Amino acid sequence: MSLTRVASRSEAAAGTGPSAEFLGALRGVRRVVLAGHVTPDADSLSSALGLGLLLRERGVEAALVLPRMTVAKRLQFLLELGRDIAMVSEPPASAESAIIVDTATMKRVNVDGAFERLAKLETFNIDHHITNPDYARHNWVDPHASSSCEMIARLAAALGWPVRGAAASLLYAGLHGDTAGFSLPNTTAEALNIGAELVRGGADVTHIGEQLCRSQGRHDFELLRRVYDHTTVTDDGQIAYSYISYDDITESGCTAEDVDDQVSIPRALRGIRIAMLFSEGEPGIVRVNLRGEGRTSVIEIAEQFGGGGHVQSSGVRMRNKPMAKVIEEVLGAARRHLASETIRVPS
Ligand SMILES: [Mn+2]
Repeated sequence: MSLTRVASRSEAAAGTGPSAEFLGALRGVRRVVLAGHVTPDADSLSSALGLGLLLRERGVEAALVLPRMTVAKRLQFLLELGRDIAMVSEPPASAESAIIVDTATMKRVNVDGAFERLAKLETFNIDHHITNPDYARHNWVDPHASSSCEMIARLAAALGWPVRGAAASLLYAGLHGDTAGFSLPNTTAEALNIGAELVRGGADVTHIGEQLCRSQGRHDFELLRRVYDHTTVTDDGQIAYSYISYDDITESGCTAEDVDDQVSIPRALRGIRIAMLFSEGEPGIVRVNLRGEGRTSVIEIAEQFGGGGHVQSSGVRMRNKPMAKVIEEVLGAARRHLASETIRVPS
């Protein structure tokens, strides 16, 4: 996607709510399959399960598709919060509609066979990734939303649906996840207002804080140790990156799904502008997580390699290239990007 398109999307969609057409179509759903993105994060799981619980209260049949039930160990508490929603490894044959949340592209839809598998159903796309090309029949994409969970909370308000109990906790967890505990620039007044509404609705702040911030398992801890060990900072101090090989991941007792937000380790270094994590969760596939600090954007770097995401939080997967080669190429692109200094996040 060109930067012009990204810019125009960002202006056109500024703070937009769901259209009347979108709300009308959503009111009509009866049997729904929900899907998020591959390697699901807190926002993806919580927006799907939170919306599922809200639909269920209205008598809608809702199931979440989760191939092979693979979820990071640290996020399994979200499945417990959403346990009233059936979790299935394949879309149920009875489903008439598919609601895809938090997923920037068709190929990232977390269903075996990706979006194509759901294309015959009435499809909905609810997302906040700026690169989302409106791939569904009904689309609501708001790149100004902090998280897809914020969008689900706004959707519920627009439909007059109260959000309470487990649904409130789930949506709060997604907000917490995508804003890194309400600390990133996407922590808008709107996001905080919605957070407050969710707490009033019964979101369990302590439980979610504990689960997301203070519940590291031994395996995750071992993996983080390796991320620290492998962290390198460029001589100019502007780029920090780390890597975890397939062996690092398996020897730690982790799996690909457990590679989640470990890029926050190199990112935490003072003064850096770009943080990157290279991980080989499956042999031969290197995933790159990119983060921009201050006003540095990183999406242009991801796009050069066919990836995408958000302006300051993007990613890409590269196949059939050794880790060292991927690091060399992406690091080179990151250096050139910083040297060009032409593209910055508007203040
Ligand atoms: Mn998200």
